[in-house]
Amino acid sequence: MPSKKKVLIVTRRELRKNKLINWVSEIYVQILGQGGVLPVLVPIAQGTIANLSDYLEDYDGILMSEGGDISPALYNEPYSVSKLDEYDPIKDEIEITCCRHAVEHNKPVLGFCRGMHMINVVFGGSLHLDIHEINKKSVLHIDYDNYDTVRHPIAIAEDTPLFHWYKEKEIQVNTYHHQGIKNLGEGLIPMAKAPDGLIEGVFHPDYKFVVGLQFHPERMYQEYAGNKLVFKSFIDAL
Ligand SMILES: [Mn+2]
Repeated sequence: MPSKKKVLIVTRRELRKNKLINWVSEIYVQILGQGGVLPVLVPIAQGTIANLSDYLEDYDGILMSEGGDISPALYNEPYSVSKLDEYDPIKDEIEITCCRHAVEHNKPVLGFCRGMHMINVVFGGSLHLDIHEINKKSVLHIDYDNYDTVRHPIAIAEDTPLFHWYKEKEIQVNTYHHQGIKNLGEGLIPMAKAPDGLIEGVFHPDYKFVVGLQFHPERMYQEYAGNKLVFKSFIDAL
């Protein structure tokens, strides 16, 4: 039997009972596992950096998801800590190394939220440190009181993978972010925009599969048939 495809997922790190722990949302592991793919969790630790070349020796794609902010130093924005959420320089280093490697080797890359921001940074783009601060009239992109139920519309451009999956010019998406794409990375094509103009999805036409979404299809799985197709297309591209 051929061995299973392997997808890297860099974990997230936080303090629990005075100890640093590494974790990842189970739903990604679940979706990949059900799709016949082996998720390979890459832990955030100094020791991982020394072993990164081993992780990068044998894998088929990378999935990047939630997490704190990406350090502005990686996209040459002036440092402004008051506008930043939690951030983790070791996670940044591990994830950007893995993402760059995947892009250089034309392996499928799927990013949600912070993961889309990472794709944009890898292609030389930049981020707004805080979208609500730079645009007071912006759509509400995070609502802690209605965390999982808040939605805003996005307009989907035709001739994009997103339109191919959802077959609609407008859908309602969840939204959990205070940052967003400022300058678009080289070669990336916007696939969707919120009513305030913020980019909510990108892809790169020159690669086998490079897709970033600002929203989380897996957290609204039952709402559109297209949600499952995002993952299916990624898995098919591995
Ligand atoms: Mn949003």
